[in-house]
Amino acid sequence: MQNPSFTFTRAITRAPSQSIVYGLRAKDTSTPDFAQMQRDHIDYVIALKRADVNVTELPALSAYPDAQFVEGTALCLPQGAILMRPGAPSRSGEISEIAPHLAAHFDIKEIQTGFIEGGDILMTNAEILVGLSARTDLNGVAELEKIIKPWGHTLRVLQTPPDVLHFKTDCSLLDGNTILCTKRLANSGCFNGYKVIHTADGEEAAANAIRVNDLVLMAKGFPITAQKLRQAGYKVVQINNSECAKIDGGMSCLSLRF
Ligand code: CIR
Repeated sequence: MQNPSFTFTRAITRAPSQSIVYGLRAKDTSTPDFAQMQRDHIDYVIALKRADVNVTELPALSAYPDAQFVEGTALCLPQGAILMRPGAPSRSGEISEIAPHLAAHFDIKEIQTGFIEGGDILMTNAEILVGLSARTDLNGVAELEKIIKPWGHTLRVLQTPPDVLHFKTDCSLLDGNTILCTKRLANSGCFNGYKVIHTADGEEAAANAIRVNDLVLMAKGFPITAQKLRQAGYKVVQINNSECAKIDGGMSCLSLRF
């Protein structure tokens, strides 16, 4: 049987805009290099295609600096797509921009109160995990649960570690029951019962990866974690993420997969 947690036929991406230099970030380290980011984005799309996914590549949206991080805008489930309600005010306009592209494939539902962003949601075989964060609150989670419970999904609410942007900044699904996770998040016990592979010490930024069909897409520059994944039998593709990392973006943020 196909596994809806990581078996995908389609993905939506959005090209980065030059306005990305104004993208939100927790800490200002340096300005993202737009040309490098464009090259990385091309590599990312190529990797999705290598994973046998049909990619809809949306044009850049200069009005919304963070719009290339389309994952924030929706949760795509086999039963329908749910439009999110971003906790970052500068990102709320991205929702109406993505909606028509999802309506072409899905029955659409919408979060109408509270806040919730896609980066805080991890779907496994057994459940949908949502991390409360600076962007996701209990009202948003309750709204999501109201929509997905009748579809047969179980939702579990967790806490994103302090000073971590999104729940999935620190973890990823490798297969239906295996999680790649930082030690700081795994130590909370939230993945007890799952098989967990820890990111190597000092390679915490490798935790935001994506399993897409037969491939795992991960950020370049984390050799020990990459090796651990290979040893565990995963086919790893490494993509430069230095520029997106400056604005707290990673592999999962850059696409909606369904
Ligand atoms: C933000 O702070 O919203 C962006 N700079 C990065 C978001 C990355 N993740 C995501 O949307 N899933």
